[in-house]
Amino acid sequence: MAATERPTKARSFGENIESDLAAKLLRVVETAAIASARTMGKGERKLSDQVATEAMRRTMESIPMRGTIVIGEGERDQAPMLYIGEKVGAEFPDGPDVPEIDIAVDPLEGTNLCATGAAGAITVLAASERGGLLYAPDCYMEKIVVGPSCKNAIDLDAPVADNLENLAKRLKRDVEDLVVVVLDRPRHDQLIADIRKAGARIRLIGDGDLSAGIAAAVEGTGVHAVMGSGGAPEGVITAAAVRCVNGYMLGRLVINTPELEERIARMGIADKNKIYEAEDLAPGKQLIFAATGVTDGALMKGVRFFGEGIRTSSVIMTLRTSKVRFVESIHLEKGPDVRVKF
Ligand code: VTB
Repeated sequence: MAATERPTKARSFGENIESDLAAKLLRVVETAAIASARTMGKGERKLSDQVATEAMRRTMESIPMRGTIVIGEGERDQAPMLYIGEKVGAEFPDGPDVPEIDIAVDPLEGTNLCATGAAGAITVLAASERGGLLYAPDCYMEKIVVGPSCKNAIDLDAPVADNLENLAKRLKRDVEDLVVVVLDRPRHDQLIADIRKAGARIRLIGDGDLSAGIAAAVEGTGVHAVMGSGGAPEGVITAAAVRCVNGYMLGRLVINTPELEERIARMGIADKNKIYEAEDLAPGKQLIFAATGVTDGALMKGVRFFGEGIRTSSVIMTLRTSKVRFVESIHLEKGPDVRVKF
């Protein structure tokens, strides 16, 4: 295309934009992870979240894109940055070829995990063409996340024992060999009792059903399913990853107050009992999912500081271009004595 014919308006994702932008968005989660990892164990969850959010926002400002935050740190009046509706990206008022995208962020998933130095804290985002990520209300969502070989083997309304039996069959093992991750919350007492009764093994986690969900969707992590209710917005981000790795997920909003009923009605969600699959939560034709470990987790190591540099472990996935990349980055401070170890 001749230079004069280039479009002057922002365009949605083109063929190569997904992979172009993925590398840039990787930097967003990396910088946020480094910032929050510096606060690991300080016991200050708000601070850990704040520095991750600031780093994410700052790094986004250097990326040529017209981004809109569709899932973020809250509504405009509650969150100073990365609030829902905020425009992010470098300013290119008339610039051509700037992709217009929706972005869902969780600058620090597992703030308590980071504050206490426990495993499983990540920085994470998902991006899509406009409209490719459900604008989920900030409420709970019942979720089950499993891997590719367990597609359609689960039902949110089936007895827990039946779901586990089906999963075991698909995974060609006994129910006793399954590991199910559940958030350690009183609301899950019955679920935990049911899983125990069925004979499966349980890993209770203090926080972070998003990173657990990704682990469940990827084979070989030792996690076979995530069950229980957690945040709905995080469910959308989980769904983006699940689609990229061909996993399977079911979710249903927990709408149990008149105020929430009103809110979803205003958002245009007609059926409060709708069961969402990953394709409903993250329907984008093009999706990017990026996450960096803050503390050690099943898929990624936490951030390591070593004098001259910093080492981060990330995963970056793209749907249309069908890539899952595990990225080890060494961020070196420039100095004459810098050494890189394998
Ligand atoms: C947390 C967090 C999860 O949901 O549990 C939150 O650890 C909501 O649950 O990873 P609580 O209100 O019981 O804390 C998540 O953020 C995401 O689903």
